[in-house]
Amino acid sequence: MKSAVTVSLVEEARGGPFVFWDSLEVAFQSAAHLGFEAIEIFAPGPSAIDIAHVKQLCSTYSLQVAAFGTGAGMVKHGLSLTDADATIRQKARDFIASMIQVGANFGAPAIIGSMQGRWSASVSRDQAMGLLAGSLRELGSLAAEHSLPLLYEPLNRYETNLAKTIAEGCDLLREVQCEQVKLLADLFHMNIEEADLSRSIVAAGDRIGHVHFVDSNRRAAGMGHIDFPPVIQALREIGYKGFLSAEAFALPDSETAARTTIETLRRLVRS
Ligand code: LER
Ligand code: MN
Repeated sequence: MKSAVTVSLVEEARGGPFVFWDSLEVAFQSAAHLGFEAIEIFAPGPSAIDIAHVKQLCSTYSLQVAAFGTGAGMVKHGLSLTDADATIRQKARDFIASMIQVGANFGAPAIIGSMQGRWSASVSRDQAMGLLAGSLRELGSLAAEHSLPLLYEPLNRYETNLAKTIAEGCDLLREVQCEQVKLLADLFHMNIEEADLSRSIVAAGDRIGHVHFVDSNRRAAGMGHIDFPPVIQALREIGYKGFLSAEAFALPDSETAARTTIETLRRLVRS
C-alpha cells in the first residue's frame, strides 16, 4: 500500500476535506518532506493542469500523482451524470473524459464522487442508476484505452442517494460490466454507512481500487475514533496494493493533518 495526500486548487471548495490548499508547489514540497509517495489533485478542470509543470514537480520531488478528482464539475459548473437535462449530462461526461485524458499523462485515474449526482422528483431512482451505469461504462472504456482504472466513489447519505455503501457500489459495478471501473472506499463515508468497515472491504475484494484514508470526523487518520488496525488487516487480506490517500480537513492546519496521517500510517504498516 502506498501513501498519498490531497491538494485542492478549487477556491469554491475551500473548507472542504483536502489537506493542502495553497499551491501545487507547497503541497509537493511538504508531501515529499513528510515522506508521502504521491499527491491526489482536486483541480478546477482539465485546463487548470499545466502538464509539463506537474511532471516537473513529480520529478523534482520524486512523487507520483495518485488520482485526479472531478468534483469541480459539480462544485464550479453544476454538472452531474444523472441530471434531468441531457445537455448537462453530456457536459458532465465531457468534463470527466477530459480529466481522464489529463490523468493519462501521469498514469493517474479520475475519481467520480460528487459528479454522480442524485435521484430526484424529475429523475427516478431507476433512471438515475441506469444513467450512472451507462456513464461509468462509457467512461470506463475511455480509461481502458489509457490502461487506467476509473474510480467510482460511494458517498454517504447526505451527499448522494445513489450508491451509499460499498456493497451498493459492487451491485452497480455488476451492472456496469466494465472491469476497469473500481470502487473508491472513503473511510469517512463508510464510517457513516457501513455496519462493519473491515467486512465491507473483504466482501468487495479486488473491486476496491483506491482508499480515502481519513478518520471518523473527517480529520486526519488518528484524530478521530476509527479503529484502523482491522481496516488495514482487511486491505491486506484482499491484497490491496493501491493508495491510502489522505482526504481530510486541514485541521488544525495542513502540515499537522499531513504529518498526523503519515505517522498513523507508519505505525499501522509497521504493526
Ligand atoms: C466527497 O465527499 C468526497 O469524498 C470526494 O472524494 C468526492 O469527490
Ligand atoms: Mn472521498
